[in-house]
Amino acid sequence: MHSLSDIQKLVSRRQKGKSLEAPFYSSPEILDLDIKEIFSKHWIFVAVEPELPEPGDCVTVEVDKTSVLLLRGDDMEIRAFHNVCRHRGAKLIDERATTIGNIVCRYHGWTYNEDGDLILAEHMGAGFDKSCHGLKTVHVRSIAGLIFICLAKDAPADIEEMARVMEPYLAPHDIANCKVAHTSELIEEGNWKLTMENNRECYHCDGNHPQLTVPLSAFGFGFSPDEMDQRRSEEVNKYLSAVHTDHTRWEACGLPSAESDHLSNITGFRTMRLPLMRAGESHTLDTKVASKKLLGQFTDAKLGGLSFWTHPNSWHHFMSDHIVTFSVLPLGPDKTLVRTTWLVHKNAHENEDYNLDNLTHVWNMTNVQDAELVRLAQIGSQQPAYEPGPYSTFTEPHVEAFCDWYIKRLDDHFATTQKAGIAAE
Ligand code: 3BY
Ligand code: FES
Ligand code: FE
Repeated sequence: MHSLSDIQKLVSRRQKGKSLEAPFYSSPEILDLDIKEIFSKHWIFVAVEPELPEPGDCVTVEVDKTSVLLLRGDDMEIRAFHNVCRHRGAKLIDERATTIGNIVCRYHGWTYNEDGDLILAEHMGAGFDKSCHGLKTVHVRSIAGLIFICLAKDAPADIEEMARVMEPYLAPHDIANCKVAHTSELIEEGNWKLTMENNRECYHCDGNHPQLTVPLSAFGFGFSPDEMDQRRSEEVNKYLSAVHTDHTRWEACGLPSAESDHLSNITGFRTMRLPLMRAGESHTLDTKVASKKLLGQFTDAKLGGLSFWTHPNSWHHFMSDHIVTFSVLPLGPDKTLVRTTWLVHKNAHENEDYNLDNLTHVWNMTNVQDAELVRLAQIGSQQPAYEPGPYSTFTEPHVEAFCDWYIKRLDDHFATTQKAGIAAE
């Protein structure tokens, strides 16, 4: 049992540059605080617009005990509501995805329009004011087709900075004209922070991801070539000059490619376009495009991979022919859902333009390999011998950036509650 003052002590004594203490990965009370302070107060990535392409299309998202309903209106805008009827609280939409006219509660038929206004409630009498019983709204923001929600009353305003920086990177890939080719839901046996930490480095890639065609050095940009042996340092220099050449070429075609790092923002994020190995076209086994129909207005298949990483819960890879997005949601202290969505051009036909196995193979395999690493990290972190270990400043700077961001959020929370004179207990 961890009281709030126990957690506060753990937060304040966290050593920079090292993994977190064991309770951060296992304590139910810390998970409760993560849900309250991280997942309920920050912008979290939950879906992509092609999951709800037409007016009336609806997608539900479960964030711990909160169910949220996303709905595309006739004006093509996406709205988000708490998925709870204002009569006696029945859950309104139970499926992950469906298409509706109005939102009708099946319990007693209360009916809401696309703006969440209650428009029909029988037998409630003349004095009943429907206008006081509309659905509760949730903040929603689509950034070039990636849907973020925020459950807080006041959502962090710096989502606009993320939108301003990211839209030019993402827009050329034209998510609006994509369709969902495949979705996978993988439950990892580890704390959500271990899932995120694992994603923020490629130190483990060489030994664990034989299928992944992202060059190893791509994820350790903080390295110093001096640290590497001669062979490695030659490879690294060659790679850096290839990155430079590709960036110049891509930027000349209107594709922003340079690294942009905003990881210490409240809505923290980072992006970069990276060359891929061999044919350099896509995240496939043969490194060539998986789909013949290129996205947007692209005519060149060799556009590398644009990656976009967000705090606290997502990462995304954009290629010339397809997009893969990942959303991470905690299910328990040692259980985490990773939802992966593959997008292709909406006019790409399965078996003609792309083969689903080929499209999904690399990330299906990589996800399973990562899940296994997360499982081992979870088990090890609960052993008596575990103590926070050092991150490599060369290959794990973004793991540190994630933990630093996380600890800062909890630290700010404790500082605010203390200032307000609210006792920690
Ligand atoms: O998914 C990722 O983005 C990280 C970096 C490359 C491989 N890895 C699992
Ligand atoms: Fe929804 Fe009664 S609970 S109509
Ligand atoms: Fe991995």
